[in-house]
Order: sequence, then C-alpha cells, then structure tokens
Amino acid sequence: MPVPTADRISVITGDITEQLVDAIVNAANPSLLGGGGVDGAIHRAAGPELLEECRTLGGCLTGETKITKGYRLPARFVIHTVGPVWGGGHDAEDDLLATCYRNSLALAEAHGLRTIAFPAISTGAYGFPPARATLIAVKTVMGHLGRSPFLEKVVFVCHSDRSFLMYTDAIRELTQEATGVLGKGGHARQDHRHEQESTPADIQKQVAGQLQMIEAVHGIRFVNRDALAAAIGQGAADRRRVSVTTAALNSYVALQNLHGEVEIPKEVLEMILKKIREW
Ligand code: AR6
Repeated sequence: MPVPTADRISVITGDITEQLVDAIVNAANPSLLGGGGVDGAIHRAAGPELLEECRTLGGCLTGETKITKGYRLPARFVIHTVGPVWGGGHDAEDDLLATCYRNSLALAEAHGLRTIAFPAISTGAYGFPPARATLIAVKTVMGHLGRSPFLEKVVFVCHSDRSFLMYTDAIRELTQEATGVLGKGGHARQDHRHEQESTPADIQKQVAGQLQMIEAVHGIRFVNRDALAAAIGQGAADRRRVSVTTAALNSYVALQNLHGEVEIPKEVLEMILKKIREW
C-alpha cells in the first residue's frame, strides 16, 4: 500500500546548518575530518566536539553513512555520507549517489528520527551535474517515503534559487509521472529544455502549477490564490520570471514558517514583482 509523500517533502533555499530538524546530512569526504562547502559549514557551526567525535569513526566509504551528535547545531544529529566524485558517469556514480540518500534515510529511521534535511550531495566540489543529481535525490527520497511511513519530513536545502527550481521541477514531474498525468519520461522535462514562446494561457497554467507545488511542499493553502495567480501571471510575463517569482514566494513561505491557511500580503507580492521586473 503506497504511503502519501507530497506533504512530507519540503524544498527551501537556505543554509543547512540552520535547519531545526532531527538530523542534517553532511556531504563529507572519506576521512570524515572536515573540508569545504557543506562539510566546512557544518563543522564550523557544530564546534570542535564534532571533529573529536568524527575522529573516532574510522572514516566512511563512498555511499555509506555514519551518525554523530549535532553539538551546537539546531539539529540533534549529523548523518555524514560520502557522495561519489563525478568522473563522467561511467563509474556507477548515479547508483552511488542514490545509495547515499537511501542509506541516510535508513540510518535516520534506525535511530527513530522523524525529520531530516539534505544538501545537494556531490554537486559542489565533487562535480556531479546538478540537474542529474537533483532527479536522483528526489526520485530516491520519494521512492523511500512511498514505501515507509516513519519519516515525517524530508527537507531539501538548496543553496541557490537555481537549485530550488531544479528540485521543485523534479518533484512536480515525478509527482505527475506517479499519478499518471504525464507518460513515463515526461513531456514537461522536454518542454523545459526546448523552451518556446509561451501564450498567456501557458503562463497562467505554469503559475497555477507552481502555486500548487508550494502549497503541497509546505502543506499550506493560499487563501488569496486566484488573486495571487492573476497578479503573478500579469506581472511576470515569461516562464523564467514566473519561476523566479514563485521561487521567491516559496522562500517567503519557508522563512516565515507559514502553516495552514496563508494569505500573502499584497505588499510582499508587489515587492517581489518589482524586483523581478528590474531583473
Ligand atoms: N547549506 C546548504 N547547501 C550548501 C551549503 C550550506 N551551508 N554550502 C554549500 N552548499 P559540497 P560535495 C551546497 O562541495 O560536492 C567538502 O570539502 C553547494 O552549493 O559541499 O559532495 C567535503 O569535505 C553544493 O550544491 O559537497 C568533500 O571533500 C552542495 O551543497 C567535498 O567537499 C554540495 O557541495 C564533497 O563535495
């Protein structure tokens, strides 16, 4: 019996070290003794006790995971995993990356944890192509959540608006595939690659889809949804601007920690649209 997934996945733009979850995942290296990127940020925020504990772990192989306490982080635990270094795609990089996500989720569940936040593993220093990595991350997490009821929330923490759009696009496409709206392989991805002139009706459809996505990932309902859709459709006149506007709106919802019935103040929307017009 499949378990519902949509309201158990969030995508936000932000810093993983600030996430108040049971565990954050670290994109580490096999030594587990720290590094740059997410790894460096996590060690800095957690404090020197994290390195002390990491020294006792005996390192970590690619695809595997080790757990430590979170020390000064808001998160109680850190799950350290080592993503594959991108070498062109012929060294099982895809499978190894999926294994990082699967093992992290399994380890979290084994410790009775309910909420977990992931960075985009391997997409920085390790050079994994971000779009490809995003699809693997989302597919693996959605697959796991669909089979297991234990985790309440999985948060994908994106370090840029571009990354945020990749995640929300991937979730939308995979959700549509799963519910049979698109055939396997999805036309939406193709449309995205060969972007064409969009009619006002296309734009309105895109706005509606992205508002729906924000509602789904945060478990909210926009009270002024129609007015919101109309304002974005008129104010952001092409697909790219719609995406950037809705990404900003999503960040606003995430940062304000909004729940339930949500009314976006007119001034907030106007401010976002003004920025987009100047962009
Ligand atoms: N919060 C969320 N995401 C972040 C943050 C942050 N604070 N900082 C960076 N990112 P990387 P990798 C994004 O290089 O590719 C380390 O030195 C970043 O934009 O941290 O798995 C380790 O010790 C990128 O998209 O991890 C290893 O040697 C993503 O996180 C090596 O890097 C991952 O970038 C691991 O490389």
